Amino acid sequence: MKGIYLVTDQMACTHHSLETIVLMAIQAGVSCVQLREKTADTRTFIQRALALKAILKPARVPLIINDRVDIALAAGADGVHIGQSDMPYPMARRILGPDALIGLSVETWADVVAAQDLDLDYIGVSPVFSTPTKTDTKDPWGLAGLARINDYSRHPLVAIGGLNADNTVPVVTAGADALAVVSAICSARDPFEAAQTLCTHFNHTRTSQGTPS
Ligand code: TZP
Ligand code: MG
Repeated sequence: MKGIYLVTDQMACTHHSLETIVLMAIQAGVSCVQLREKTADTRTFIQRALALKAILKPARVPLIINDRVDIALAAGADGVHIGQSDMPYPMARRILGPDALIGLSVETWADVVAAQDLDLDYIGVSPVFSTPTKTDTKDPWGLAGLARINDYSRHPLVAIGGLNADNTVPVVTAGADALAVVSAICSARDPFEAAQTLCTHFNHTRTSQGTPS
């Protein structure tokens, strides 16, 4: 997992529909899209997953479902992102199979250590900075926490929380392989331009570090 990773939030879609934002974001070069629905009922969640899959599949951009292994399976998504209170990783892997992309949020150092034994596709470092988009979080990791996880963990790191074009460089420099954003793209007046700027900053920082982007 690397590059800019769009996480959706209907509440944050200020100027455009979810589908329009996703389309603009992939045209601008985002690497992955996570459908995150905290209030939708199951039927609506599945409909949105299928609508995003129709946009993402032709573009070969993976669709990840937040929290719900059943919806990932039902909609034929590419994978699931689970948190510490969701279905345990071994069960999610058993249900979705070896090819599914599975990411896990880490909120404490104990989570990071436990994740080391799991065959995850990435860990979500959550949150790097505090953010109004999600307030029920543990203490932010900060850049120092992210760098410490980068030194220790064998997994690719997806940073999330308060990320935008102004802090791309330090977050990538601290070790993030991908930057997950909600409001920086979903709430932008021009989601294409916002996503393109993030992708450009990400790629420049990786190139100047000598890390292939
Ligand atoms: N998990 C940790 S922080 C967060 C999630 C879903 C929200 C990130 O939103 P934003 O707007 O990119 O800060
Ligand atoms: Mg979750």
